Amino acid sequence: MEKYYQKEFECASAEEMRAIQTERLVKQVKHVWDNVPHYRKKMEEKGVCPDDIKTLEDLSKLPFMTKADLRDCYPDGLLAVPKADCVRIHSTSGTTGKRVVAFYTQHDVDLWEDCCARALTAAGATNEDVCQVAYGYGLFTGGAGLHGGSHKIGSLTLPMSSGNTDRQLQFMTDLGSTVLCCTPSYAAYLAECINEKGIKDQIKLKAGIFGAEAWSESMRQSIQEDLGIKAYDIYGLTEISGPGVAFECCEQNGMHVNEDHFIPEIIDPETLEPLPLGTQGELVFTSITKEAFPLLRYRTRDICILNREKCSCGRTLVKMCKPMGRSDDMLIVKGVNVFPSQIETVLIEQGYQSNYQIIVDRKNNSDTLEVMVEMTQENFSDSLGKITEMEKSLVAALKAMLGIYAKVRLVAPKSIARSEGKAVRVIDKRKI
Ligand code: DLL
Repeated sequence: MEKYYQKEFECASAEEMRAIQTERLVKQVKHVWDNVPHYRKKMEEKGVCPDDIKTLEDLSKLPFMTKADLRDCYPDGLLAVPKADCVRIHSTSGTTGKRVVAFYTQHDVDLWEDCCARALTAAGATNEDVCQVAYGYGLFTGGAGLHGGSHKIGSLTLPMSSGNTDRQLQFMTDLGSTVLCCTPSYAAYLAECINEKGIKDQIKLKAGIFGAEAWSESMRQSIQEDLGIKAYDIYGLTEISGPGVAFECCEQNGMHVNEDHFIPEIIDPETLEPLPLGTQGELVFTSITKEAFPLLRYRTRDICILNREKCSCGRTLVKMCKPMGRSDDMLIVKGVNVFPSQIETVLIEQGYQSNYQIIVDRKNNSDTLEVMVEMTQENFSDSLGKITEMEKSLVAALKAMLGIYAKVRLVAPKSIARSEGKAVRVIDKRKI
């Protein structure tokens, strides 16, 4: 099993990787030019045509794609194959009410599952393992991706989805799960419950594949100690397929990018110029094997560094560090994408003004979200004896918009500090 997923390009020489990337890139550019009018228009506007793309250096001639392109082409304007050839969609939230929808052919699903299988294999999983998939199933890619990867390597797969902690722990002990796949914050919560229930001696876990949100090295250490496992990071995004775009190996110091499927670049988010290896900037991906929803030079907004130092695991795939933040204002709270603009919309709809502050923190290894809202003189005069009720109604409206709980604190008019430059809307106290 290990051999199967390590063969081909995981350990390719630089020349082999260059050759396969070039061949696939050239083919992909032609595919989008022929089948996606939006791409053809963007390429024409930049004065590029498929014949201009002959080597990897030519990649920088291509226009960038952003979430705005995806929104403009919602729901299927970027589809590069007939809809009848697609077998699945997945989706993630965007900055407006419109979600991003990604389509997959069977071939796309297969390659994505291969990427997840590589991640599981790198964490030591084999067909002898019992793999508990506690990422959400459904539109979110986490559940389906790791589930498919687990099947590919022949592990016994427990399709738990997220939540229902008592049931998670029951199956974990009764079926002897050895690999846990979920967000790091949920892993930390499970660890806490295991300790509270005093059932650590019944847990057989040896590895965890945790991603979809930022987590620190100290969080890794505490999960590893609490669960007695090795905790591996996994990265991905719906637009580029889902989890498995990059994964950690036994070195646990950066994630190997599956660059035979996704060419990574680092760019300066201001000038948009490509930056050399080892430099911090925005991560950009070009998917070179996807059929249904290929994205060329997609700006992830994740701030990152790539490096190509030799890895003791033998893989030659370039490594990305843990994302260090985002170049846009999207926050990821408990694995959910939260935009300040969504919060602002709710506040304004509910009769407040846009003097507010979003405070994100991490307590007991779980993200917390608090919104401090300044009342107008009018709401202030109305508020006597009603503050709790007003806060509750805002909590409900925010939950409906964001899908997660945000604590609300109403404060007196003019009590939030004004700024002379850009307003400081977000205070992210999580030190990553
Ligand atoms: O979070 C896919 C995924 C599922 C990855 C399960 C890993 C495990 P989206 O919902 O589209 O997809 O969110 C993508 O999440 O641009 C990053 O900002 C963030 N992200 C994903 N993995 C990591 C990670 C899935 N390991 C966005 N560390 C990305 C930090 C991560 N941030």
